[in-house]
Amino acid sequence: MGAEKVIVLGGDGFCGWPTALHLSEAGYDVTMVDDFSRRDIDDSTGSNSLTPIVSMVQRIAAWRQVSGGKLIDFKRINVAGNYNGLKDILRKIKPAAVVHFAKQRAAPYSMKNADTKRYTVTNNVAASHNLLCAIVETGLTDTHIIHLGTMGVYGYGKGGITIPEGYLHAQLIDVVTKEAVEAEIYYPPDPGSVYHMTKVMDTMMFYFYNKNDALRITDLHQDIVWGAGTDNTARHPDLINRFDYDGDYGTVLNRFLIQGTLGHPLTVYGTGGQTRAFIHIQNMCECIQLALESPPDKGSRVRVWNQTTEQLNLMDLARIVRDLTGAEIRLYNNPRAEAESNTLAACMDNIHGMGLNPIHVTKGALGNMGDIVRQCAGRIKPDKIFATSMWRADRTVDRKGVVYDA
Ligand code: USQ
Repeated sequence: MGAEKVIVLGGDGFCGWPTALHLSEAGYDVTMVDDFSRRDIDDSTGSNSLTPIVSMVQRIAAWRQVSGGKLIDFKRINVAGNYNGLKDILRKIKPAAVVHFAKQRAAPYSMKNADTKRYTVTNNVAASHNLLCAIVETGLTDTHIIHLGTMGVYGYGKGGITIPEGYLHAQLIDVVTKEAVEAEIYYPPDPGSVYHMTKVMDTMMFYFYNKNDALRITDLHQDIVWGAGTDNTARHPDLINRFDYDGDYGTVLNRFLIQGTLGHPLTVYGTGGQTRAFIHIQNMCECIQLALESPPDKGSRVRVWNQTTEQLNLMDLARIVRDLTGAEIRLYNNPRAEAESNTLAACMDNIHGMGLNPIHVTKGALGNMGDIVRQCAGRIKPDKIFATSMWRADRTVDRKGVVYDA
């Protein structure tokens, strides 16, 4: 039997590309699917990746060159809009697993205006539902669907309890016997953006298709990914991963590091009181492989993992980057509708019970990213650094901030 076949939906993206390389290096027969919408969004917003990304043809050729001839196949289709194209690919490849990244994944972009809100919902929900429907219609119901979900479905309102892996243990009172019964219920969702809302909608679709058609689904509740690349993306200049710094797509730790390295003030929103979960992009790829190599049993409920290695306070992160780079910290009007502060403790037993070796946020790890930032600094468009997508009409764009030196 040849190498196990895996399809990576969204294979051109920030997470999809390094994952495709990681699984190919691990010996899987990988086919990537993408519609290049992420590149199109850069064109339409006038932003760009800090790092220069080459064409998919050049990326695949570079991988073949450095990997001893490993071939990654690529199909250009829009999963949300081309159902028959998706079905044909599934029928042809009959994959053991589909890793699903094919989403508009930025909360700020999803809140920019009515068009981006509607695009995010239409694209993200239709992509997930097309995949579920196509798996059933093609009869490939043993295929393991590994979905990149988000810890953001739980919300970051206040904190107070350890967030479980998808299911909350509850005691319910039986209406007839009036006795307490133990149960596990879905953790009550509390999405903080239209993007996060679409991930909650995914949860319900996964629940139904698992119940109705016994689909095998792992929903990885991943958090903020940081890092400029992985072992594999470093093997050739053309394999370099995209690295977002702009106010819509740049994630907070990558943004702080890029800002600090360039001498731009660190853009802390509100009070910096938010606490978030983080994972390095190399660990992210390793977790996908862990999930792939331990598929859920047929008939078992949707498996949920919290895919995080640590939870950190944003002001603490800003201080680490300030100490590393000498940058100034500034507090900016918060473009988001979020609590002043929150605590966060996430159960992460699954991935840590499987031997993952966490890459923690340290000055050393952050420092290693500095070289790439300095090499590509000339590509930065300074005005794109600021947050311009507001959660509400009462929020205002702030390009100045107030110095914070505590
Ligand atoms: N923030 C700042 N300054 C910045 C950027 C962000 O203070 O310059 C704050 C935001 O207010 C927010 C926090 O940092 O409180 C995180 O923002 P983010 O843009 O880094 O992350 P988020 O919007 O949550 O989304 C990212 C990914 C998304 C993924 C999610 C995981 O874009 O695809 O699902 O992280 S999670 O955070 O668990 O929802």
